[in-house]
Amino acid sequence: MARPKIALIGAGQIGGTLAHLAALKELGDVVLFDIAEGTPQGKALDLAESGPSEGFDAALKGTNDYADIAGADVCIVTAGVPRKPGMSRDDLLGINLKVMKSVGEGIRDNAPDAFVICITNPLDAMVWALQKFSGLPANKVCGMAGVLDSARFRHFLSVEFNVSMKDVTAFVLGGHGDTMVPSVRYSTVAGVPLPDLIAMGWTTQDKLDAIVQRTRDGGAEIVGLLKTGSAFYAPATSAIEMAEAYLKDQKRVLPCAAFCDGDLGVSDMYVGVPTVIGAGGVERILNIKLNKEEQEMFDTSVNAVKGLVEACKGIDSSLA
Ligand code: A3D
Repeated sequence: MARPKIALIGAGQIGGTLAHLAALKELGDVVLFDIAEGTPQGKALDLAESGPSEGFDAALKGTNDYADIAGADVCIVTAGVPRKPGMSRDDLLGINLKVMKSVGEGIRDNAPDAFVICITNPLDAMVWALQKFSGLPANKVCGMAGVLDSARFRHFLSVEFNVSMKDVTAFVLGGHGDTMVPSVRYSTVAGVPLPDLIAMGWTTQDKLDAIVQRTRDGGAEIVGLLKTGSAFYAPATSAIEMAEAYLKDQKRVLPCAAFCDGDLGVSDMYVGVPTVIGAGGVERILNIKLNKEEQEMFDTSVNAVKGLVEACKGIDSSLA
């Protein structure tokens, strides 16, 4: 059987890390696409030369021609610009919307059967626009944010409780922005919900509140430290987890920016929700029940995304 083909649109910090991980995990052959001449070719060759030591056989190709992504099974999109210190994700909207148009058309014309994972920010609005520009079915286009935000939450919780990260489950709902909603009630250590752990004296409400806020600010914390760009190792790992769930039909339950058609009360928008990812793409959305406080936070987050979607429609009339 032929190996799956993984197209990475954008060969920057995240794109290069995605290529490395996809090759190490032997998920398939990798095509790195970018508009910058030489960058995808150089990264692909450098990574291919790590194959003999690592012992992988994946083929890696760098290109500036969309024709090379033809027939891709998975496309992961990081094309665009990342933020610098002092910028919010929303500041990227105008420039990255234009990028989504060319990327959407490139995927539509060359890889219409692919499962598409968008990472470009502002995530929820960009994945919405990418689906419109590409015309691919909504269940085959989704955004990576929830896996990363949840991983950050899980990491901070595991440090607080001094337990393995493997035993901490958590998920973060809503838009991938300052209003995201880390779900305390549905997050657990080996099945024990966080509120019970407060009652057990494992942490305090104040410490938990600080962890929730640090999760919300997780991207900005790294931008502030790096100064020249944004996080790339954990974002790439998170998207690879989603790609693997699709390629291996794992039916993983992962939070991602999925198209909501009445799900959790949201219509005609992409927003972070718990989903099942398998060979059918986003196969299901878990319509979990929120309490009053969670619903209010979720609604605030959804409204923030709605504002960005409206701004996209204002910039590009074909989206209206
Ligand atoms: P960077 O290293 O700058 O790579 C972006 C690449 O996109 C560069 O190589 C560009 O040449 C390329 N590019 C620009 N325009 C086009 C185009 N029209 N077609 C093809 N390629 C193009 O950025 P990065 O890899 O660090 O980040 C990529 C994106 O991911 C940014 O928008 C970040 O804000 C976003 N990001 C999202 C998350 C989420 O959790 C959602 C996390 C971290 C970064």
